Amino acid sequence: MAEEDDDLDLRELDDDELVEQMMDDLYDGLKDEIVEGVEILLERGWTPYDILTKSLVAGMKIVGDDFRDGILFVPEVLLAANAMKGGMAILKPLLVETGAPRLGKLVIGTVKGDIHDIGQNLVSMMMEGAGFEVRNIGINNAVEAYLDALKEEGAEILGMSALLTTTMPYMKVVIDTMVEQGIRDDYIVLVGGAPLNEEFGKAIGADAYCRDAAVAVETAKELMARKHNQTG
Ligand code: B1M
Repeated sequence: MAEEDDDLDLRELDDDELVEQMMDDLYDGLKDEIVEGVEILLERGWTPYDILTKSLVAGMKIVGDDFRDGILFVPEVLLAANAMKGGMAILKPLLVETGAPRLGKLVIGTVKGDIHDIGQNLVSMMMEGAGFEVRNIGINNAVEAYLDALKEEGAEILGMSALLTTTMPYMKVVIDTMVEQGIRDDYIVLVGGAPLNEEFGKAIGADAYCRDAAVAVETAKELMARKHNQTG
């Protein structure tokens, strides 16, 4: 089997087979193969967004399901995440290079206690691609880190990400602090992450819950337009 894999020429596969193979390679944490697969799909005229969603994100969903079911463990998932990042690194400049006018500035980061960053990196890329300026403050952010970055950047939008049911309540800590400081209404607050839902977003006082990166872009555009209309 290993020998067969060594001989496998990704270029000989048709699109469906290649995407299938890329999902397997992501599962196996094979970064070089993922990079090659992404390059081939680009050569074949696939859009960066389709490559991202139909091969990388779809492949990571399978990894996540097997992680949940105890079939994969942290080291394997880390390898898969690393392979995914290899593919994302190629797609990022392509998603960003639209030359669209700046639509606003976003500060985004994963909340305190949480080190998952793939989703928020994806959101950052898509937002940049859509014409927003983005400062990605990474993982494990306490409330001060968010508020300092918002002030430093003069940003209009705060994005928070959480992937754990144990860390998602921290989003409310950040929003409550903004309320206490009288600055809540100065910003559009968007939240996202696999365990969240619309109801949670409302309950903690966010402006919107975003199911995925594409929804984050649409929601940010819509709320920025509304904000501009209100302020004249
Ligand atoms: Co973790 N992990 N993990 N993990 N991990 C999950 C989240 C889990 C659901 C797996 C499972 O059991 N099925 C589970 C959480 C269960 C729960 O809380 N109910 C879990 C667990 C338990 C853990 C540990 C506790 C495991 C352990 O140590 N025992 C540990 C926690 C560490 C910590 O954070 N303190 C842990 C560790 C890890 C790794 C380090 C191994 C690795 C992270 C690597 C990295 O990010 N650099 C990892 C991974 C990769 C996952 C899964 C498999 C994949 C997450 C991912 O990247 N998805 C995940 C299973 C899953 O989610 N299916 C899992 C792909 C990404 C594109 O999707 O992040 O959902 P997502 O982002 C989407 C949307 O949610 C949305 O847009 C994105 C793009 O479309 N979105 C936003 C996200 N943030 C947004 C912000 C916005 C807007 C939209 O603001 C504007």
